[in-house]
Amino acid sequence: MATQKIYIAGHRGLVGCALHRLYAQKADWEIVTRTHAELDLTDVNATRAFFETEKPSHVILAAAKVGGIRANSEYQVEFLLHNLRIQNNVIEFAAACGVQKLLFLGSSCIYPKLAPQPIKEEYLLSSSLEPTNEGYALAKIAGLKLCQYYRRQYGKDFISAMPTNLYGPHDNFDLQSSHVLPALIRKFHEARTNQSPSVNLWGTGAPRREFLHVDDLAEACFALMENYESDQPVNIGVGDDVTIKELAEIVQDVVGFEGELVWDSSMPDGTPRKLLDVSRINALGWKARIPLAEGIKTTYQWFVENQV
Ligand code: GFB
Repeated sequence: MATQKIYIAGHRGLVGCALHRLYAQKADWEIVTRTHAELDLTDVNATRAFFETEKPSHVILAAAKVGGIRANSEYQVEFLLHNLRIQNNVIEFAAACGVQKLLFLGSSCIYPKLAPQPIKEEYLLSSSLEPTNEGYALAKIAGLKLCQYYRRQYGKDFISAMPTNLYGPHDNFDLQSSHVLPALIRKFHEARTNQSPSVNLWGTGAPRREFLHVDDLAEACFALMENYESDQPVNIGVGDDVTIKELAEIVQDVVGFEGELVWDSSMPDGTPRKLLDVSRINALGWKARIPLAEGIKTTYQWFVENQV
């Protein structure tokens, strides 16, 4: 096979790093990357010039402004605007510059707040979104639709995948802007180090979430890039979920914190549940492999070694 050239947009983030690790092990792939300082994907002219010069044959769009429940609800303008700009530029210039295949990554929060569980891909746009991440979800829905329209109108092989909540090395561990899993790792680690009697957690602990390790996600993306051609998005998840309280107990155990958990119910719970139906991706031969407790252990080890 001739060498193909893949542009991994967002290669320094949680998802992009995992994709880079995976593609680096595969023969016949030349990987193209740009740091944020080298290429601002919200800049129309810079993005056009990059595609015209590099001419990648394949693209995975893992560059996005992402954050946990607090950042999403407080900065809806930025989550909507930046994500629309990034994805519009990348998708438009990928199409204009002859990219053969593009994978757009969305999120399980694109589905209605009260969607029937597990959530099938067809439930998209069947009722209202979860208000805490509406801006982000709308941007991701627009990206998915743009890929669909490019396929239907111009015959472009652009596909979309909707991963569930992700975690792993190179995550954002900042307590204000992170997702729950890295926040719990930091909170329990600091509480143990400082011998604090308790840890404050947000919401009631009752919402259920599904957690997928990014190395599993990267394998799923590779499988889709190789074998999937359709205008229908594909869910990527493990097919199982836990309550936030159960998650907290696993992280507490991994970190070895022995104090008390205090729930701050003035903080939002977000959507009560968003378990993805993963029959479509399972039928393509992919299944998540990394058990949650094991993935949390290795992620905690990474956090301790890197102290980000
Ligand atoms: O992961 P998370 O921030 O976002 O929060 P979502 C999940 C649940 O964990 C919520 C609770 O019920 C939080 O209230 N939680 C408990 C905490 N303690 C903490 C804490 O210390 N930090 C955080 N962050 N949460 C996001 C969306 O929703 O999920 C995005 O905002 C995206 O759009 C992402 O879809 C995957 O799962 O609620």
